[in-house]
Amino acid sequence: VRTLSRLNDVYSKAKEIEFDNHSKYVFVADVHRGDNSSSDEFGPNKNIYYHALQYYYQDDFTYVEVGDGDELWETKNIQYVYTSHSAVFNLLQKFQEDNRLIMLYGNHNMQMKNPAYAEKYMTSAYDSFLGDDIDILPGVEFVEAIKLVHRETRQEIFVCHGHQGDLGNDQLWWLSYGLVRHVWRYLHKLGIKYMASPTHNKYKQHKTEKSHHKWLRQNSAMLICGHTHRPRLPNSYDDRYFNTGCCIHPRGITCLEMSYGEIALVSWSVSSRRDGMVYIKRELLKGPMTVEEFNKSNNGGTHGNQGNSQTSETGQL
Ligand SMILES: [Mn+2]
Repeated sequence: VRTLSRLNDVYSKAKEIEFDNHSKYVFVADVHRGDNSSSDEFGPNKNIYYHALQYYYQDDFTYVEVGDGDELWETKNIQYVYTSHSAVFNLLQKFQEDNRLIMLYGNHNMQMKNPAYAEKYMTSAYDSFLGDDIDILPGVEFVEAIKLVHRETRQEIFVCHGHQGDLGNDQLWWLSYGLVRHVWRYLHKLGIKYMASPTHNKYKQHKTEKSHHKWLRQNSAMLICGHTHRPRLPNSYDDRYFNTGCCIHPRGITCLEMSYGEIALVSWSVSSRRDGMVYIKRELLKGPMTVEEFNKSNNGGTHGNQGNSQTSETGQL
């Protein structure tokens, strides 16, 4: 119940952005850029991620980071994150200069909610390699959510990280933050996995996704989230719950591409050719599906003649 009212509140305040059938968006979440120590789970995937980012930059996509981009629970100072992954930030800055960067905060970078904090830590940093202060993302603005609205049909896509209303990750985020910061971080460095995180906890995933499905039954928008680290493209047009997955899976990264009115789930991973040449491969995991087919406000009606939008728990990737 709390989750639903939180989601409705976030939805009503979400920043509106128009899109059309020529738009290209890539939705990426849970990058968890860290300090390149052994607890930085993004470290092993940084080259894959960088390559994917370059592809989207060259292919005119708008990059939407759906929360938890920087791991600020385990790494207090963004300075260390910047130093560890400066090439990534330089590329994000190019998206920013082209007006193709949309940054959402999640529970692991909730600090960015405060514009003064984002201004202080995200706009410039000391580059120890160059020995000088340099710009990171000048003028960057972090929002909690966005609402993509189709220019002609007014179809809506609600995008948020997905931790909203999850007590320990939302209202009490500072408590979890403290535990991670002062206790968990050290266990993590020893190689212990965090079982309470939605990534590894089956029950918790279920709960979060259940709330999202409940929200969808009361709203006609499509919903794109991250947070659970479970990539998801619906099995049918009656279901409007999408999840980007994450960038810290040992097998690679996953994301959602929306281009020319279609949406698909893709992965990027390391592969090799017959001659032993190693390369980074983009693979279509599921889809594409037509965005307009998800438009329930057009043909759905209020009496549920689209079927009662069964929340299928099966077939998730
Ligand atoms: Mn999260």
